[in-house]
Amino acid sequence: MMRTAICPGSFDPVTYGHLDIFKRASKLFDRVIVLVSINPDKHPCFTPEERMEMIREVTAEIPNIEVDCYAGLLSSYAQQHEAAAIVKGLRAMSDFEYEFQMALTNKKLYPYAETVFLTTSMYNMYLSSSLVRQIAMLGGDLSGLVPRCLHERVYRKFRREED
Ligand code: COD
Repeated sequence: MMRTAICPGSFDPVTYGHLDIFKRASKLFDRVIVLVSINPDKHPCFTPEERMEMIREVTAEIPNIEVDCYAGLLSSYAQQHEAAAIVKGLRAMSDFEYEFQMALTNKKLYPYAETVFLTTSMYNMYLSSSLVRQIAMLGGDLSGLVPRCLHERVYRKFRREED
C-alpha cells in the first residue's frame, strides 16, 4: 500500500528549515505532497503560485515529492488524498502548543491521518520565513537561510514593493 504524507505550511517563502523536513519526510513515505495552505493568522507576501513555484524548484531532484495548494481545511485535503500522515517540523518549545492544538484538531476531523513531528536540525533551529522576509527587506545576506537559486526572486519581491 502506498503511504502518502502531507507537509503543509505557508512557505512564505520556503527555507532550508522546510526543505530539510521535506527531504526527511520523502525518505519515510512513498509519496510526499508539500501543500501550500492558508494560515488565517498570516498575510502572505508571496502568492500561492509563487510559493509553489519556489518549492517545485528546490525539490525538483526528489522524485516522490509533489507540490500543491489548497484553500480549505487540511483535514479535508488529507481525506481526499487518503494521507496516512501530516508531517510537521518542530523547532523550539514555542512551536509546541500551537502545533499540538492543530494536531489534535486534525485528528478529530480526520482520524485516519497521524501528525508526525520531526525535530528541526540544529542548524535550522531559529530559522523562520518571517526572519527571511525581514532580512531580504533590509538587504541582508540570505546565505544558509534560503537556497541560492531563490535569492534573487526573494530580494526582487521586496524591491518591487518599494517602487
Ligand atoms: N525547521 C524545521 N521546521 C520548520 C522550520 C525550521 N526552521 N520552520 C518552519 N518549520 C515547520 C513549521 O513548524 C511548520 O510545521 C512547517 O514547517 C510550515 O511552517 P510555516 O511557518 O510555513 O507554516 P504555518 O505554521 O503558517 O502553517 C500552518 C498551516 C498552514 C499548516 C495551518 O494554518 C493549516 O493547516 N491551515 C489550513 C487550514 C486548516 O486546516 N486549519 C485548521 C488547522 S487545525
